[in-house]
Amino acid sequence: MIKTVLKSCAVLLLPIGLLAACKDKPSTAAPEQAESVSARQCPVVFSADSAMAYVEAQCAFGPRVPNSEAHRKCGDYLVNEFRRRGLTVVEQKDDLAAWDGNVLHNRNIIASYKPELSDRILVCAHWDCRPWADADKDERRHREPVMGANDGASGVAVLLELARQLSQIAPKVGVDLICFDSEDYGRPYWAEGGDGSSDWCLGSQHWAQQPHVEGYMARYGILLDMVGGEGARFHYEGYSLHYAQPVVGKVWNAAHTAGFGEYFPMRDGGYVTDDHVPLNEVAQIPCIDIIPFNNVPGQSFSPYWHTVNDTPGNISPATLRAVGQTLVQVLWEEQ
Ligand code: AHN
Ligand code: ZN
Repeated sequence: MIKTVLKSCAVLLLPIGLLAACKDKPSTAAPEQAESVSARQCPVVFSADSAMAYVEAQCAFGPRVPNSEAHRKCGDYLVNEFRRRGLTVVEQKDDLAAWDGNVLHNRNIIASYKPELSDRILVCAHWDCRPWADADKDERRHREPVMGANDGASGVAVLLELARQLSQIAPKVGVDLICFDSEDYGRPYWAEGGDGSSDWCLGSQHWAQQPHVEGYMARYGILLDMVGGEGARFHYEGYSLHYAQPVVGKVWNAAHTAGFGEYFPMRDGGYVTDDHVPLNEVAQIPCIDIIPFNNVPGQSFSPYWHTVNDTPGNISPATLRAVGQTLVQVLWEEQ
């Protein structure tokens, strides 16, 4: 049966009023910053080289556009890698209807550490690639696929490297590493219609309605999106502050404790429709987004965003390290 996730999407539109309300004001709800100075650094070192190799391995399959051979092969690779690290992997495979009438063979991949525990933390990223490089400066290339080194592979690379190191970090809670599919199939500018948000994030919308485990709950979630750009700066994202402000505080404090505060300025960015929205609004899991967004008009997430130049050569291991070490610190602090 073909499932349609589109009808549930009105919820994604909710905070438009909020956006207007918050635009010009500094956040009145800045997360706690106090205890970061005295907190201890986790001794486990996140390997940026290993994460970089995971970016390259994913991109070597080609653009992982849903229904393509590269997508199928990379999906198999991810499942194998997580299993090889001793995690329990569940695949959620469903046919989902996209805005253009295509049926996407969606694969959400869930890798679990200590699956028997009910006290859990969720870390996620999307693994699919956008079929259209519709932000490229060369209009003739707008219908080519995006390689997604940053937009896709970077977040998953951090998940894979965390999987490799979880037994050393040894958090006292269960951890689910989730690779969501079909995030980036949103309507390109030349296609009329839609509400501007419901055609994105199909895999996470589906998972939020039907988690891989019935009655699933996590203490909180952290979404990684485009975490490998040179000089990236991760400001507070709007939905994250709205739904999960204490989690924002925890993660930004951990970044500063780990020594990567310059990547995580404690300032407002803006609202981004992303996989964390259905997690908050449908699954009711407080989930934040780590994404390089600054709400500067005319400036997007990175110069390579949705272009044919989103390639491994434009990934910065230093940025992967900053985000990866922050996640290591967060998980290590969960005792
Ligand atoms: C939109 O551009 C609507 N949302 C940003 C989410 C995204 C796209 N993440 C990666 N690609
Ligand atoms: Zn994208």
